[in-house]
Amino acid sequence: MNYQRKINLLAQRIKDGKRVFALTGAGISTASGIPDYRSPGTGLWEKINPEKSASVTALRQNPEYFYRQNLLRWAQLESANPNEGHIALAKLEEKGYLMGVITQNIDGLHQKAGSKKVWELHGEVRTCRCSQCQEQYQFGMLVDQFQRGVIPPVCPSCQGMLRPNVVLFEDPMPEAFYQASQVLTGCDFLLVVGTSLQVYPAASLPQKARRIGIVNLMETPYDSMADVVIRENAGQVLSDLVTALP
Ligand code: CNA
Repeated sequence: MNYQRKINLLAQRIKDGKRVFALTGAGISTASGIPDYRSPGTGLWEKINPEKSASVTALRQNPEYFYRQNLLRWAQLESANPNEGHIALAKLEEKGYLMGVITQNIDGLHQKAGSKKVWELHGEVRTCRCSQCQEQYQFGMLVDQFQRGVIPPVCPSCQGMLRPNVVLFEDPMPEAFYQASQVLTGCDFLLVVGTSLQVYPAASLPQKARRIGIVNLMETPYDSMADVVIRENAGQVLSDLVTALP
Protein backbone atom coordinates (compact mmCIF):
# COMPACT_ATOMS: atom_id res chain seq x y z
CA MET A 1 0.00 0.00 0.00
CA ASN A 2 1.48 3.39 -0.89
CA TYR A 3 1.96 6.22 1.60
CA GLN A 4 -1.14 8.25 0.71
CA ARG A 5 -3.39 5.20 0.86
CA LYS A 6 -2.05 4.43 4.33
CA ILE A 7 -2.79 8.00 5.44
CA ASN A 8 -6.30 7.70 4.02
CA LEU A 9 -6.84 4.41 5.85
CA LEU A 10 -5.64 5.92 9.14
CA ALA A 11 -7.98 8.87 8.57
CA GLN A 12 -10.87 6.50 7.84
CA ARG A 13 -10.27 4.48 11.03
CA ILE A 14 -10.16 7.69 13.06
CA LYS A 15 -13.37 8.98 11.43
CA ASP A 16 -15.15 5.67 12.00
CA GLY A 17 -14.05 5.33 15.63
CA LYS A 18 -16.11 6.66 18.53
CA ARG A 19 -13.38 6.29 21.14
CA VAL A 20 -10.05 7.13 19.53
CA PHE A 21 -6.85 7.82 21.49
CA ALA A 22 -3.16 8.27 20.74
CA LEU A 23 -0.32 6.52 22.57
CA THR A 24 3.00 8.33 22.16
CA GLY A 25 6.63 7.71 23.04
CA ALA A 26 9.99 9.40 22.81
CA GLY A 27 9.97 9.24 18.98
CA ILE A 28 7.38 12.01 18.70
CA SER A 29 9.78 14.36 20.50
CA THR A 30 13.04 13.63 18.65
CA ALA A 31 12.18 16.40 16.15
CA SER A 32 12.09 18.76 19.14
CA GLY A 33 15.76 17.93 19.79
CA ILE A 34 15.14 15.40 22.59
CA PRO A 35 16.92 12.08 22.00
CA ASP A 36 14.89 8.90 22.46
CA TYR A 37 16.23 5.71 24.05
CA ARG A 38 16.59 3.27 21.20
CA SER A 39 17.20 5.02 17.86
CA PRO A 40 20.53 3.74 16.50
CA GLY A 41 23.30 6.35 16.76
CA THR A 42 21.32 9.01 18.62
CA GLY A 43 19.42 7.04 21.30
CA LEU A 44 20.37 7.67 24.94
CA TRP A 45 20.70 3.93 25.47
CA GLU A 46 24.04 4.02 23.64
CA LYS A 47 25.46 6.52 26.16
CA ILE A 48 23.86 5.66 29.48
CA ASN A 49 21.83 2.80 30.84
CA PRO A 50 18.64 4.38 32.20
CA GLU A 51 17.69 1.12 33.90
CA LYS A 52 20.74 1.60 36.10
CA SER A 53 21.09 5.38 36.31
CA ALA A 54 17.40 6.38 36.46
CA SER A 55 16.31 3.71 38.92
CA VAL A 56 15.09 3.71 42.51
CA THR A 57 18.17 1.66 43.44
CA ALA A 58 20.50 4.28 41.94
CA LEU A 59 18.68 7.06 43.79
CA ARG A 60 18.92 5.20 47.11
CA GLN A 61 22.43 3.80 46.80
CA ASN A 62 24.19 6.68 45.12
CA PRO A 63 22.03 9.81 44.98
CA GLU A 64 24.89 12.04 43.86
CA TYR A 65 25.54 9.79 40.83
CA PHE A 66 21.78 9.67 40.14
CA TYR A 67 21.53 13.47 40.11
CA ARG A 68 24.72 14.01 38.10
CA GLN A 69 23.56 11.47 35.48
CA ASN A 70 20.03 12.75 35.04
CA LEU A 71 19.18 16.17 36.39
CA LEU A 72 20.57 18.51 33.75
CA ARG A 73 19.14 16.35 30.95
CA TRP A 74 15.69 16.53 32.57
CA ALA A 75 16.06 20.25 33.28
CA GLN A 76 16.74 20.91 29.59
CA LEU A 77 13.32 19.55 28.65
CA GLU A 78 11.83 22.76 30.03
CA SER A 79 13.19 24.79 27.08
CA ALA A 80 12.10 22.33 24.33
CA ASN A 81 9.28 23.31 21.98
CA PRO A 82 6.56 21.10 20.52
CA ASN A 83 6.97 20.07 16.87
CA GLU A 84 4.40 19.49 14.11
CA GLY A 85 3.62 16.01 15.46
CA HIS A 86 2.52 17.31 18.88
CA ILE A 87 0.63 20.16 17.21
CA ALA A 88 -1.18 17.77 14.86
CA LEU A 89 -2.40 15.61 17.77
CA ALA A 90 -3.65 18.72 19.60
CA LYS A 91 -5.56 19.71 16.42
CA LEU A 92 -7.12 16.25 16.13
CA GLU A 93 -8.36 16.56 19.72
CA GLU A 94 -9.66 20.08 19.10
CA LYS A 95 -11.53 18.89 16.01
CA GLY A 96 -13.15 16.14 18.08
CA TYR A 97 -11.42 13.18 16.41
CA LEU A 98 -9.22 12.25 19.36
CA MET A 99 -10.32 11.78 22.99
CA GLY A 100 -6.82 12.33 24.35
CA VAL A 101 -3.16 11.40 24.36
CA ILE A 102 -1.57 8.75 26.55
CA THR A 103 2.14 9.43 26.66
CA GLN A 104 5.27 7.74 27.97
CA ASN A 105 7.09 11.05 27.63
CA ILE A 106 8.02 13.25 30.55
CA ASP A 107 8.73 16.35 28.45
CA GLY A 108 5.29 18.01 28.71
CA LEU A 109 5.27 18.85 24.97
CA HIS A 110 1.74 17.60 24.33
CA GLN A 111 0.37 20.13 26.82
CA LYS A 112 2.61 22.86 25.38
CA ALA A 113 1.15 22.08 21.94
CA GLY A 114 -2.40 22.51 23.28
CA SER A 115 -3.51 18.93 24.02
CA LYS A 116 -6.05 19.05 26.84
CA LYS A 117 -6.49 15.42 27.87
CA VAL A 118 -3.05 13.92 28.52
CA TRP A 119 -2.21 10.88 30.64
CA GLU A 120 1.48 10.90 31.60
CA LEU A 121 2.41 7.28 32.25
CA HIS A 122 5.99 7.96 33.32
CA GLY A 123 5.61 11.19 35.23
CA GLU A 124 6.76 14.71 34.40
CA VAL A 125 9.44 17.30 35.09
CA ARG A 126 7.28 20.19 36.28
CA THR A 127 7.35 19.08 39.92
CA CYS A 128 9.29 17.05 42.47
CA ARG A 129 8.57 15.69 45.95
CA CYS A 130 10.21 14.90 49.23
CA SER A 131 10.92 11.18 49.48
CA GLN A 132 10.34 11.44 53.24
CA CYS A 133 7.37 13.75 53.97
CA GLN A 134 5.95 13.63 50.35
CA GLU A 135 5.56 17.43 50.17
CA GLN A 136 5.35 18.60 46.52
CA TYR A 137 7.59 21.34 45.07
CA GLN A 138 8.39 22.85 41.68
CA PHE A 139 11.04 20.97 39.67
CA GLY A 140 13.09 24.19 39.68
CA MET A 141 13.88 23.60 43.36
CA LEU A 142 15.94 20.54 42.38
CA VAL A 143 17.80 22.51 39.74
CA ASP A 144 18.50 25.48 42.04
CA GLN A 145 19.96 23.30 44.77
CA PHE A 146 21.93 21.17 42.28
CA GLN A 147 23.49 24.29 40.80
CA ARG A 148 24.41 25.52 44.29
CA GLY A 149 26.16 22.19 44.91
CA VAL A 150 23.50 20.73 47.24
CA ILE A 151 23.55 17.20 45.80
CA PRO A 152 21.24 15.45 46.50
CA PRO A 153 18.76 18.32 46.95
CA VAL A 154 16.83 18.35 50.23
CA CYS A 155 13.33 19.19 51.41
CA PRO A 156 13.18 22.68 52.97
CA SER A 157 10.72 21.51 55.61
CA CYS A 158 12.08 18.10 56.80
CA GLN A 159 15.54 17.84 55.17
CA GLY A 160 14.53 14.53 53.53
CA MET A 161 15.92 13.83 50.06
CA LEU A 162 13.99 15.40 47.18
CA ARG A 163 13.21 13.30 44.12
CA PRO A 164 11.70 14.11 40.73
CA ASN A 165 8.14 13.10 39.89
CA VAL A 166 9.53 11.03 37.04
CA VAL A 167 8.59 7.35 37.22
CA LEU A 168 11.95 5.65 37.77
CA PHE A 169 12.75 2.04 36.93
CA GLU A 170 11.47 -0.02 39.92
CA ASP A 171 8.87 2.63 40.86
CA PRO A 172 5.21 1.56 40.95
CA MET A 173 3.10 2.84 38.08
CA PRO A 174 1.26 6.10 38.84
CA GLU A 175 -2.50 6.64 38.95
CA ALA A 176 -2.36 7.97 35.35
CA PHE A 177 -1.47 4.48 34.10
CA TYR A 178 -4.57 2.94 35.69
CA GLN A 179 -6.74 5.78 34.39
CA ALA A 180 -5.32 5.29 30.89
CA SER A 181 -6.04 1.55 31.05
CA GLN A 182 -9.59 2.39 32.03
CA VAL A 183 -10.24 5.02 29.35
CA LEU A 184 -8.96 2.58 26.74
CA THR A 185 -11.81 0.20 27.54
CA GLY A 186 -13.96 0.22 24.43
CA CYS A 187 -11.32 2.13 22.43
CA ASP A 188 -12.12 1.62 18.74
CA PHE A 189 -8.81 2.83 17.43
CA LEU A 190 -5.44 3.57 19.04
CA LEU A 191 -2.94 5.65 17.07
CA VAL A 192 0.49 4.56 18.32
CA VAL A 193 3.25 7.09 17.57
CA GLY A 194 7.02 7.09 18.14
CA THR A 195 7.40 4.23 20.56
CA SER A 196 9.35 1.00 20.32
CA LEU A 197 6.63 -0.66 22.50
CA GLN A 198 9.27 -2.39 24.54
CA VAL A 199 8.82 -0.76 27.95
CA TYR A 200 6.18 -2.56 30.02
CA PRO A 201 3.55 -2.12 31.34
CA ALA A 202 2.95 0.86 28.98
CA ALA A 203 3.56 -1.46 26.03
CA SER A 204 0.63 -3.62 27.10
CA LEU A 205 -1.89 -0.82 26.44
CA PRO A 206 -2.36 -1.42 22.68
CA GLN A 207 -3.90 -4.78 23.61
CA LYS A 208 -6.88 -2.87 25.06
CA ALA A 209 -7.82 -1.28 21.73
CA ARG A 210 -9.97 -2.99 19.11
CA ARG A 211 -7.77 -1.74 16.28
CA ILE A 212 -4.40 -0.03 16.18
CA GLY A 213 -2.33 1.98 13.71
CA ILE A 214 1.42 2.45 14.17
CA VAL A 215 3.60 5.37 13.09
CA ASN A 216 7.21 4.59 13.99
CA LEU A 217 10.54 4.63 12.17
CA MET A 218 11.62 1.21 13.44
CA GLU A 219 9.57 -1.96 13.59
CA THR A 220 7.69 -2.83 16.78
CA PRO A 221 6.42 -6.10 18.28
CA TYR A 222 2.83 -5.00 17.47
CA ASP A 223 3.30 -4.36 13.74
CA SER A 224 1.68 -7.63 12.68
CA MET A 225 -1.43 -6.76 14.72
CA ALA A 226 -1.87 -3.27 13.28
CA ASP A 227 -4.31 -2.26 10.53
CA VAL A 228 -1.76 0.25 9.25
CA VAL A 229 1.99 0.59 9.87
CA ILE A 230 3.78 3.71 8.61
CA ARG A 231 7.56 3.74 9.06
CA GLU A 232 8.03 7.45 8.39
CA ASN A 233 8.70 10.61 10.36
CA ALA A 234 5.92 11.13 12.92
CA GLY A 235 5.67 14.90 12.37
CA GLN A 236 5.12 14.50 8.64
CA VAL A 237 2.66 11.64 8.98
CA LEU A 238 0.55 13.38 11.63
CA SER A 239 0.46 16.62 9.64
CA ASP A 240 -0.68 14.68 6.56
CA LEU A 241 -3.29 12.99 8.72
CA VAL A 242 -4.68 16.36 9.84
CA THR A 243 -4.90 17.39 6.17
CA ALA A 244 -6.82 14.20 5.40
CA LEU A 245 -9.31 14.90 8.21
CA PRO A 246 -11.29 18.08 7.52
P1 CNA B 1 12.21 4.29 22.53
O1 CNA B 1 12.30 2.92 23.03
O2 CNA B 1 13.47 5.09 22.43
O3 CNA B 1 11.50 4.25 21.12
C1 CNA B 1 11.35 5.38 20.34
C2 CNA B 1 10.90 4.93 18.97
O4 CNA B 1 10.61 6.11 18.21
C3 CNA B 1 11.95 4.16 18.20
O5 CNA B 1 11.43 2.90 17.81
C4 CNA B 1 12.27 5.04 16.98
O6 CNA B 1 12.41 4.28 15.78
C5 CNA B 1 11.06 5.92 16.89
N1 CNA B 1 11.33 7.25 16.36
C6 CNA B 1 12.36 8.10 16.64
N2 CNA B 1 12.23 9.26 16.00
C7 CNA B 1 11.08 9.16 15.26
C8 CNA B 1 10.39 10.02 14.37
N3 CNA B 1 10.85 11.25 14.09
N4 CNA B 1 9.25 9.59 13.79
C9 CNA B 1 8.76 8.33 14.05
N5 CNA B 1 9.37 7.47 14.89
C10 CNA B 1 10.50 7.89 15.49
O7 CNA B 1 11.19 5.18 23.42
P2 CNA B 1 9.80 4.75 24.04
O8 CNA B 1 9.06 6.00 24.27
O9 CNA B 1 9.17 3.64 23.31
O10 CNA B 1 10.31 4.13 25.44
C11 CNA B 1 9.75 4.45 26.54
C12 CNA B 1 10.67 5.27 27.47
C13 CNA B 1 11.50 6.32 26.83
C14 CNA B 1 9.77 6.01 28.37
O11 CNA B 1 10.01 5.60 29.68
C15 CNA B 1 10.11 7.49 28.26
O12 CNA B 1 10.00 8.11 29.51
C16 CNA B 1 11.52 7.48 27.80
N6 CNA B 1 12.01 8.72 27.16
C17 CNA B 1 11.22 9.84 27.09
C18 CNA B 1 11.71 10.99 26.47
C19 CNA B 1 10.83 12.21 26.41
O13 CNA B 1 10.10 12.51 27.35
N7 CNA B 1 10.87 12.93 25.28
C20 CNA B 1 12.97 10.98 25.92
C21 CNA B 1 13.77 9.81 26.03
C22 CNA B 1 13.27 8.68 26.66
